[in-house]
Amino acid sequence: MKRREFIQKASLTSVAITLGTKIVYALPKGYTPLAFQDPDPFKMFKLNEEMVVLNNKPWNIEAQAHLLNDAITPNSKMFIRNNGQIPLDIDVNTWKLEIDGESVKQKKSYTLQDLKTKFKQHTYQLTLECGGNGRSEFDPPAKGNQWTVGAVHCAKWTGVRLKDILEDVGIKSNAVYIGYHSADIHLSGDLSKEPISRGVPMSKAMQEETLIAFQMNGKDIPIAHGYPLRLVAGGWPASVSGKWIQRISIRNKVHDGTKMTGKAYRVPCSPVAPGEKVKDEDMCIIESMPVKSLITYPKTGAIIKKGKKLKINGHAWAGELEVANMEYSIDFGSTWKTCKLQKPINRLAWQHFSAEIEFPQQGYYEVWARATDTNNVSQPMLLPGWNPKGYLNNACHRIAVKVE
Ligand SMILES: Nc1nc2c(c(=O)[nH]1)N[C@H]1C(S)=C(S)[C@@H](COP(=O)(O)O)O[C@H]1N2
Ligand SMILES: [Mo]
Repeated sequence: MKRREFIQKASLTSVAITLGTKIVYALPKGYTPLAFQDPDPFKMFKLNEEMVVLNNKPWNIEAQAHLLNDAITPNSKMFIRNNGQIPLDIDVNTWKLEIDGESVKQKKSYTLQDLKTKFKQHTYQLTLECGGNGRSEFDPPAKGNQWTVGAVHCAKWTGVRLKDILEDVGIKSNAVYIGYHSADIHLSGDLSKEPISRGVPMSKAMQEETLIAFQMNGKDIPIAHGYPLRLVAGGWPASVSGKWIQRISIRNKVHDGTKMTGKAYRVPCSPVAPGEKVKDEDMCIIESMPVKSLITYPKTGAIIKKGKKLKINGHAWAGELEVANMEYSIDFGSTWKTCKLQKPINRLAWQHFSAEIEFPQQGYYEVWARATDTNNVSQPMLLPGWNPKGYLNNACHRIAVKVE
């Protein structure tokens, strides 16, 4: 359904329910009674008009491959993934980050001002990809947002190192994990429930690039992406990068917050057949994301003139690792040629690739892109290991081109 039609239909239904009658007149096109207006996500989040809304309760919005062409993803083209309702009443003057947990020497809390003045600030470009990016290709299908390829971004984050904060607070030697707690609201409205509360092992928490960020792309973090404070841990499923964070617990065991347990953000510890039932205890937590790439230019469906070279470009990333090699194929993976590949601007940032492609004759082609990481692991050409929740699809991206 088109966006406009959806908004109108939803509004008319709610009018009908409220009035307890069927609507016998049609509202003029584009008009909706004020009280029933659904906020326009494109205006509200300042989105590029080609972004795709997957869900409105909560808001889940993805990019398309060609929208991600920028080296640094701007706000307007960043996917939004929410598990609950975005917090509304944010007071930056009273906002605090509290550090607690079994393995903290002594609880401590910081105002935003404290964080900005007490610690050295760092800026990194960090790749955040939703663990469920690519879920739409799972067969049998996996429940959840049907992300295609656009649940990834690489923005520039500024903040202080989580490590510096944790050292300032003092942690006990039995610390195992950190878990975040945020201000967003559970969809049920029940304030005693958290929509999500995930975390990372101490080794990831103590990495130089793991930030408590207050800026994105040189400005305050946009509300949808975690204003005023966000944990950013690049290269891992983006679900560990808590938005709107108010508290970090230093745990003496693996964090057991909402969406850390059961099947959430976990894959079978050993491979299973498509559709197979897996017990919770046989599911393992996803850590580093796998090697992956995206052709961001041209847009799929491009037509080029016979005899002309086609310039393609895109990005590649490999979780905790670097991308070592980038290739393309125009014959469905039978032969591969090397792309130009740049070094990342910093660790955990995506890398840019490009190539000039010559086609042997006119006709229909698919351009496939394949990245290989520093462990010599490449992207598979088809959906890798089916898993119940539809995570970690890093199959090669492809675009269609016609040579005329
Ligand atoms: N507090 C909070 N943090 C959160 C989430 C959330 O719903 N609430 N979603 C997580 C998930 S699953 C993803 S993929 C990323 C999405 O980040 P983005 O919306 O900035 O793109 O945020 C993560 N952090
Ligand atoms: Mo996610």
